[in-house]
Amino acid sequence: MKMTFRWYGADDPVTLDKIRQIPGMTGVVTAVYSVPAGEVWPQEAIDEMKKEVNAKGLEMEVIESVPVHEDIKLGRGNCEQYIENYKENIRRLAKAGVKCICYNFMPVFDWTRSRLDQPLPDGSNALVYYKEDVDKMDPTKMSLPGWDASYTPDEIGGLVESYKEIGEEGLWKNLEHFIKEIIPVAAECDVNMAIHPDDPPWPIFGIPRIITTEENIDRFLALYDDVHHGLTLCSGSLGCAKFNDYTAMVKKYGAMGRIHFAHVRNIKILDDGSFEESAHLSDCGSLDVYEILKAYYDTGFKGYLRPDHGRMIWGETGKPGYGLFDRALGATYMNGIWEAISKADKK
Ligand SMILES: [Mn+2]
Repeated sequence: MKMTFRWYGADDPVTLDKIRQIPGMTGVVTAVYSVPAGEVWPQEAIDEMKKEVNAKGLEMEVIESVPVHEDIKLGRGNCEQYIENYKENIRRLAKAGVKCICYNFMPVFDWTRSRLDQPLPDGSNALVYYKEDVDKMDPTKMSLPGWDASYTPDEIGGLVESYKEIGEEGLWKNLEHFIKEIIPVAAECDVNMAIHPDDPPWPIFGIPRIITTEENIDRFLALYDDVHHGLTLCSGSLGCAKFNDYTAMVKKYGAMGRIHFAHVRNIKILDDGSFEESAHLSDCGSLDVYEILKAYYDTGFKGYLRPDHGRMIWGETGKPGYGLFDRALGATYMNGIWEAISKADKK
């Protein structure tokens, strides 16, 4: 297991100088953020970023994410050109020593929450998803918390309608086409493609979401028989639904060698199926982080792991979910568990 940390580039208040001081940190997970989705990333920008990261004694072996343009997901417009661009990005990243690329196939909204700074009883705050509040939201009339406002309400309305039209099977068809095009390139470059599950793993606003359950992940992996076709297994995304047994998934897909990147954090599932993002510690949420890491250890996991979202604690402000303090605590907690499991195993 290689412990990593997400870094949002030069503008991130959580600097490389801070990240390198977290014990056991091997590298950062980052992206070229200045290029619009679908376009080719300039090789100079990739190389420059790698140089900057390496100069701080950190690796840049994981990219999160290379975004998939909506035209690819909808199978329309400039879909084929965007797929060619995607292949070129894989080649360019491989040239810079990248080993793993995280991406997702979530229509329009990516992750969804009802609030990004819900106060918790201990005075910290965190991202939450309260079903009652999300049910009242209309993304064509208001902007969602965390939504980047790059679309007008009319454009969002149009996209939502297009996804409703193609439905789940249409989305599967477009995903299959994308996978069959890009995985041979990834295999040639020896880059592991790691899809991130939908967050949360159920349909939102009437649009389909498909990387949601064990059954669907089975279907996804069956699209292409190659180890480079794999997963970012995110405990916070899959684990916020009671119908998913995240630890069982680690055992199953880990044994198949298809988990390339692990996102591990805890989540507190509420009675009505809503959830709050909690501290990493097992006692703080619904997931057993010890059992999760034990499953990774037992399957001989050699991939990358990162603490996922953290709460905002100790008065820190910044990008919701991506402050320094709580994620650093999460990394340290998980490194401690890993050390204990490894040493007990060697006795
Ligand atoms: Mn995640």
